[in-house]
Amino acid sequence: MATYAVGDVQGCLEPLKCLLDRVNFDPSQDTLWLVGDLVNRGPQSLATLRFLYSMRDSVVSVLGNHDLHLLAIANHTARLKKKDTLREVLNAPDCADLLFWLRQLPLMHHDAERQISMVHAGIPPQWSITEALAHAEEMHRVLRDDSLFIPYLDGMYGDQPTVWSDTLTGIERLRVITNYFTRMRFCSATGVLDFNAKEGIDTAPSGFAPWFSHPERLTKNDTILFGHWAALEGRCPAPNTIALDTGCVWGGKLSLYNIDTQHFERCACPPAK
Ligand SMILES: [Mn+2]
Repeated sequence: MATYAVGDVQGCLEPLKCLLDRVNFDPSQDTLWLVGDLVNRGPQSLATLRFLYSMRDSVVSVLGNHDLHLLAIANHTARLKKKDTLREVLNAPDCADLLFWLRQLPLMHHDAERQISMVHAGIPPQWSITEALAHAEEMHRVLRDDSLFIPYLDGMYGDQPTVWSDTLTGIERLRVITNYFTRMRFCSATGVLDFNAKEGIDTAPSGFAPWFSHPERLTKNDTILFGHWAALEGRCPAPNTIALDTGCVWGGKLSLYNIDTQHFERCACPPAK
């Protein structure tokens, strides 16, 4: 009855299996949380999706930017980019089933009993857990609604608006929610996003800091699991804030975290051929 959380898999199925073997993961008893970015850049996006889909009743995952990118390409609102490794998913006979499952995933998971939240990139400093959950639910409704899903994907890309306002409506509102949950690294104390800096926490542009470093952050007493930021190398200086992206797809390792014992395991990606 263990619960584990795994960082950005990005199609790195072998290290995922290595981690699950190491902890004797049993899908009939154990639960696997994933911080999103299940696919892309890595070698086995299709096999990873099939593997997770096959044990979907034991999987709790949130969506990452690469997962949304795959949904956008599959629905013809975006094109494959040079570095994307998603073509095999798009050509697969079971693509529709896999992507229908992906589309049902939320942008935030909250375990009320354990008081632990999981998102792909982060929660902006001006949102409480309750507010973040409400905005994640707005997005979840859009993703599952056939009449709203394609227009959303069509307008999803972009860096504007750079900050949240309760008065935002339509695609601008959805875009900033998406960007907070799936793309954010650095922001200002009031939640203005910066999309230029992607390296370690010491590379913050003037006036910006990692989303988790703002002293007035409303979630500073909450436990949050997140991925997306490989340059942190699994080190996050904020208490109760667990960085799980250890850059597997970039030659680093995939991390697994036992949520109850707080024990980590790591498996490396096989060297690129
Ligand atoms: Mn990401």
